[in-house]
Amino acid sequence: KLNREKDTGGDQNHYHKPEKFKANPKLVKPNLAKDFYDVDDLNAPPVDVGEQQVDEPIVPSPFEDQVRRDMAKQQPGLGNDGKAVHLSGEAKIRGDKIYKQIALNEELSETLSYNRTVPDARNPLCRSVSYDISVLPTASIVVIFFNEPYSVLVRTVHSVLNTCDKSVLKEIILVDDASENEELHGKLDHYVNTRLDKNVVKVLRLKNRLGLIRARLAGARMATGDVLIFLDAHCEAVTGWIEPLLDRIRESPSSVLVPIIDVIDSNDFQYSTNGFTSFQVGGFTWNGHFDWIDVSKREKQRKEKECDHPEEICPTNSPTMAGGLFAIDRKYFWEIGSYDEQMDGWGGENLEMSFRIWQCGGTIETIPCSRVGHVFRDFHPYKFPNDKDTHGINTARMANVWMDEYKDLFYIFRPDLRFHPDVGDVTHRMMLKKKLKCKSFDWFLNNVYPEKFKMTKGVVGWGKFKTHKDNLCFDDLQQNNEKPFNLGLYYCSQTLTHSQFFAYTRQGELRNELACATVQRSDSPPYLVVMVQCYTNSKHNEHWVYLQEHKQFLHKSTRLCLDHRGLKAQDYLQVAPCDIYSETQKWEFKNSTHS
Ligand code: LR7
Ligand code: MN
Repeated sequence: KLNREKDTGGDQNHYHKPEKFKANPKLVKPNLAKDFYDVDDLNAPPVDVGEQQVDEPIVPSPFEDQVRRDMAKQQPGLGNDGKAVHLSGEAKIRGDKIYKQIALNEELSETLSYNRTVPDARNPLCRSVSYDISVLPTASIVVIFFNEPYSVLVRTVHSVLNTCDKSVLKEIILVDDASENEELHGKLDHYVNTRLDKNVVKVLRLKNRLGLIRARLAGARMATGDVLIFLDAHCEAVTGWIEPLLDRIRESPSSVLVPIIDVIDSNDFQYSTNGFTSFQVGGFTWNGHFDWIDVSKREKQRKEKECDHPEEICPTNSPTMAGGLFAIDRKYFWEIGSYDEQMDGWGGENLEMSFRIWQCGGTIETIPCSRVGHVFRDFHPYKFPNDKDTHGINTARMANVWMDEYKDLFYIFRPDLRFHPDVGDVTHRMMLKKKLKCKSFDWFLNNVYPEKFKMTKGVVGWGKFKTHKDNLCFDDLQQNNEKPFNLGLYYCSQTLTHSQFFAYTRQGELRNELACATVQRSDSPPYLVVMVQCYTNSKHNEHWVYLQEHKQFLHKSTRLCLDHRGLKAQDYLQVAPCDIYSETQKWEFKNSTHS
């Protein structure tokens, strides 16, 4: 075992060197937290550090060589400005190999500077907003990790140090969720102890893997800053990202904030932004997943009315959050019920927190002047104990507590979870809900996310839409519902399934959760039925009339009727000239008893 005190000479100031930096006006302003670490040892952009003491030699450590070698591997400037980098030759082969294993090009990451810069992707309007640093609350940044690539984690830490003013950065807490990856132990300790300021960068080691939710709780318990900021272990922040978060919490402590999350490519590490003018906020799907949605007109109008800044850079209400990157007042985090500690592994905690915050009196807001990049991976490089679907199980816990009668809708999509033994008891969370006098899920939908289509409420009918004579039903044929797709037919399932779940609305839409039926333009038959994004004020093209007497669906703008003549399972549905005698134009669905 290493004796850390001995390793660092037992002198914490040795690595802090505050005097040295004070003497240098360049570093006093902007007073970035990178003053906390020893820039001489890094391939940071050259900084004039003034008069220098000669470093005492570092007591031999088995990790010193590795740490030094890392520095040599890192080519200064490579990847700067968030530019894509490509490997070649042997390195490329190694990169491709590791990429297949962990969905991230670790080989490449090791060649990129820990201190690389990323583009200032902010809306230019953000640059004219100034913050009085002296009144901002302080932040504890909590970064949990399990088997993350070492260099990616270290780069996340450097990015925070390089972008945050010392006076607001209380600490960075790295929570190791019992990683098996060796580098993340002795070497990381050695790096933190010898190259960073241990008073700022702290490592909390969990004895056993607790999963994302409990690891975050452990970090939050240790934190002492006014505000908790959670980041995934593979993030790089844009300059000026932290001030608008802290400032908004100062002004509104019950607002839970998310930055705009930019994409860092998991293969070439390109930092890409979607321009600065438009960004998306968080929604959800009835099967219990987070999704990205456009900011509604309603919300834009609200901002114009209520916010002092130009609308584009105003805090923007977001029905949900992705979960990994957010800022919350530390006291409020505990008051409002932190997390459901009984959630295992990964997933579901983000919708739980989102619904809870809104229903219990807080808000979730995207702060457009705060931008942080995140490495999106194609798959998870880790497994969960017993290969459990912890996302599903956690989401069922969430639904049982927060979704009231709408949980039935969730269970239509996830019948496997309705009586799943691992979902467990939620009495404690129900008590919390009562104690905090939280509002209903119906309130949440009506007030926070009125754009969300409630499949079973206020509709003419919902469920399976069946042919009159054959056992064929509307079916999305498992096509991607986010893009236009052809409405298909398939054998009706016994119970209602996701792909056969449709509704006929009072506005005359024939739709599923995400898309509305219309007729594909064509000069001659077949006229296919295509599912497209719904317009809120149902345009003519998405308007269908159900002619009760003959059970026909008439498409208003083409005056054609839904017809399955000659079609079989897996075919795409069509419309044809209406004919009241046609058996293939008769459709049945359950009229809604609700509403
Ligand atoms: O058992 C684990 N223990 C951990 O400490 C599993 C994971 N982790 C760590 C992991 O090392 C990482 O730092 O937890 C963090 C998040 O895990 P990821 O990066 O594998 O998750 P993700 O980015 O794919 O998933 C998103 O949804 C999750 C639901 O539980 C979490 O809320 C993630 O934080 C969240 N990520 C984001 O919101 C970033 C934006 C992505 C989007 C959309
Ligand atoms: Mn992540």
